[in-house]
Amino acid sequence: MVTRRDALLGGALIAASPYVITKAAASEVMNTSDAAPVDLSSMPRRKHKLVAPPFVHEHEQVSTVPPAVVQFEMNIIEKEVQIDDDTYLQAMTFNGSMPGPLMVVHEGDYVELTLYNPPENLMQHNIDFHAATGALGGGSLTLVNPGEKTVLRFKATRPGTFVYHCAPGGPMIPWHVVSGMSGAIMVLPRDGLKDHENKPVSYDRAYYIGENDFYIPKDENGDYMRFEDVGESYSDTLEVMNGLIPTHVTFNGKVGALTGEGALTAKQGENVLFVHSQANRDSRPHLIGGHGDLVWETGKFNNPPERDLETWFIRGGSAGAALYEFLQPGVYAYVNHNLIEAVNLGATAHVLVEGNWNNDLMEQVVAPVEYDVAHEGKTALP
Ligand SMILES: [Cu+2]
Repeated sequence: MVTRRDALLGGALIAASPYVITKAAASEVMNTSDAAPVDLSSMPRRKHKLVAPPFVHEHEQVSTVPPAVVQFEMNIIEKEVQIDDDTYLQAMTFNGSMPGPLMVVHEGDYVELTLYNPPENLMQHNIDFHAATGALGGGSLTLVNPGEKTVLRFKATRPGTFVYHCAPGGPMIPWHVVSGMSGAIMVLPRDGLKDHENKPVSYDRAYYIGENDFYIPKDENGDYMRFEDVGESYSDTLEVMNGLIPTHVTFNGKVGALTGEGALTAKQGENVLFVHSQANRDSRPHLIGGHGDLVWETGKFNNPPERDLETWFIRGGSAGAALYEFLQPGVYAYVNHNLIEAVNLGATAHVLVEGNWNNDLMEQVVAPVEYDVAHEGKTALP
């Protein structure tokens, strides 16, 4: 009997199932076996366990150790995920989260990723690191079938925040990305971040906000459709994708993931680094009631940061970083300042800041009160 999985892996039903895995094109799989070996045996090795966003694994900001091979592991997980009260996505994920985890290394380190594609998955996957050099960012050296693993090592030669995403070839590329398969890596300068005057700056906490645009088909009643598995979702999803209008735009993979119980927290006086990625589509982060003190809009730390920004631009396929010292307590909304996307489609996070209100920066001089319409207010008009 041909199981559904056999079929998806290239068995008898390929012709009938447009979404099934097709053999990768030659240009998408690279043979590097003739290359001269590199001896890294004297390099120290370190292993970091990745954590789910918006959190970031422990790391040094200023490196106190020599360059090392920094090892990470990720599992690719295909699963149905609820992305809103009434909406489910057949998701494809790095390590079970959307976005995938933020990796942090220093310039000159080697990133060594072990990538597992568990046998229960249906699809081929790989990983394209925008921080890496050659082989389609590693994509053409990492294509794994269900049940396979691969190990990729690349040298982190450029400091900055960079997207990684799945790119298994052809129309699978955008589909896997808008099904959740993206994340980011932060390559810090060995001596840490520098401000606009090249003076050292540091952060008290870092959050990683991954923005996703989702394209969920509706049925004839106008309800969002649910699917048996990721493969079955392909053709209807493709139709919505090709219209280029997302049905959902989320932070952390779900409407409301970073509000309420999931809200980010900070204390007055803390410097918070927000790393923001969007692997597919432009975004414009804005912190309502706050600013970007120092913003690496393109995320690349060799360029001086911009100062005092109200809104910054994240180009689709990139990750940026913004540093802000919270000066007032209260609730801040961190949004995509396309406000339709923020409010109606989901791209809103909250930051709850503890502290003491500073009336010098802002004071409510008169609380809202009724006024004498006969005598007041006319003076405002020209
Ligand atoms: Cu994939």
